[in-house]
Amino acid sequence: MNSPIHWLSEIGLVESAERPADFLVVRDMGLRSKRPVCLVALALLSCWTGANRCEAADPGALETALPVRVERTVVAQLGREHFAGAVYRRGVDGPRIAVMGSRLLQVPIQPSATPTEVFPSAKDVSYSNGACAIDVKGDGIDELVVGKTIGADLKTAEEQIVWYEELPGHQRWTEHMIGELPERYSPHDIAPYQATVSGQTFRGVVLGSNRRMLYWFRIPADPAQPWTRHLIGDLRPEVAKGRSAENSGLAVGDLAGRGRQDVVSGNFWAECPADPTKESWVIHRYCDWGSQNGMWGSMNQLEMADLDGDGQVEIVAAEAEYKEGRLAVFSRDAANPNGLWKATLLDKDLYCPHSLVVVDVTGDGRPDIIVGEMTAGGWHVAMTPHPKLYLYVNQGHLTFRKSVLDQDWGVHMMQMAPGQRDGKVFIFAADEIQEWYPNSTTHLVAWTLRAAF
Ligand SMILES: [Ca+2]
Ligand SMILES: [Ca+2]
Ligand SMILES: [Ca+2]
Repeated sequence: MNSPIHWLSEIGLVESAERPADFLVVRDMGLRSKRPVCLVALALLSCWTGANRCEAADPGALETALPVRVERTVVAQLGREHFAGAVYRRGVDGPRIAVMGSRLLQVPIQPSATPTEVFPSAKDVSYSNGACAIDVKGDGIDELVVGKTIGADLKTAEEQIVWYEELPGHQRWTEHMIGELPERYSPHDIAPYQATVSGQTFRGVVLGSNRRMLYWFRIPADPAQPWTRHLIGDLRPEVAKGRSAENSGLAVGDLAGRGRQDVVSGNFWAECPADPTKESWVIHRYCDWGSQNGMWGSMNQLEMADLDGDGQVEIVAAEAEYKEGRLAVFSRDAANPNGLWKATLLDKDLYCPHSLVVVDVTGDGRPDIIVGEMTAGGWHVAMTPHPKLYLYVNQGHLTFRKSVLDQDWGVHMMQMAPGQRDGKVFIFAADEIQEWYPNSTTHLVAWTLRAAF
């Protein structure tokens, strides 16, 4: 019953001309060159001869050789339903991926896995794009934090933040309330957060509400009680200027070099005070993409890393909702630390790059960048027939070599599983399907990457 052909027939892939019918593919080096080798050589020569930035040569020039081994697994086909987020968690019975839409599902990590509904669905209830795993009680089992919208009308719907607990022997998870959000429109992004004040560590989550407000919620002594909400920042004054209306994307890290967890969202970064349980944060704009591209210009995917090894953390941003999306690294300017950051353009003309992961894939100690395109992005942007998954290998000095890891499997909000061993990188995502796109099916796909030594 569960043979690949039977399964592929069930989901209709064997009839698809758009996607390969292989559900598990291992790729090796030397595939999928898209541009002439001479163009690559010219780009690299231009970088080497003093431009020192690939933006001065040809952003996005493709390498012919793939520096990693790639194994693709189609974990599950979830149907016509919209599933925008997927989260890796350590479950009671081992690693699992939870997916959120109008239902809350979980799947084991294997080809053609069968999803299990872990909480009863209800009419006019949906789960947010934003979600994260966090071990609330420190018992080695990850709980799921997610936004929950109750009501069909976004103007009047109730926005809750909840966490779900999996208990041994129970398929149905236990729901706990974190709190309600005063704004409408479910959070696009939620991430674990912690702060240490006078030796005491506070844990919780950070989130963007209505793409205009940033909060963090602190876990109380009894995590089953409502969590304490702290305001990080109000981005509405910038919205009122007609710029950066829909700030999305979220990453946490030490941007100010004070040993605290700062937050970046949209085109802004929030500088953490000494005591974020009491003191105000300072909001800075690092990027002007919003002013150039209207409301969609502030819907980014974001990561942080010290890409050039100088001890200062950079912001990596991808324009998530454009079919001419840019990928850039932003470096804080020591001469103007609270002004716009210096942009190094790595690529352009990406189709809705709504997935961004920064990790050292090649094993040389330098963080590399993985970017994934959507199938049907930009809300009403035309679909792309061949979305791609790109790898940008860090060459030092903020220069990168670009390769195509895979194609034809669009991704949205790609995540990386933590704690993998032996240099293995495990990334996964559900595509985002909207009802107005015909003949589309949401799928959950994973890739295992290993350095090709
Ligand atoms: Ca736990
Ligand atoms: Ca750096
Ligand atoms: Ca690397």
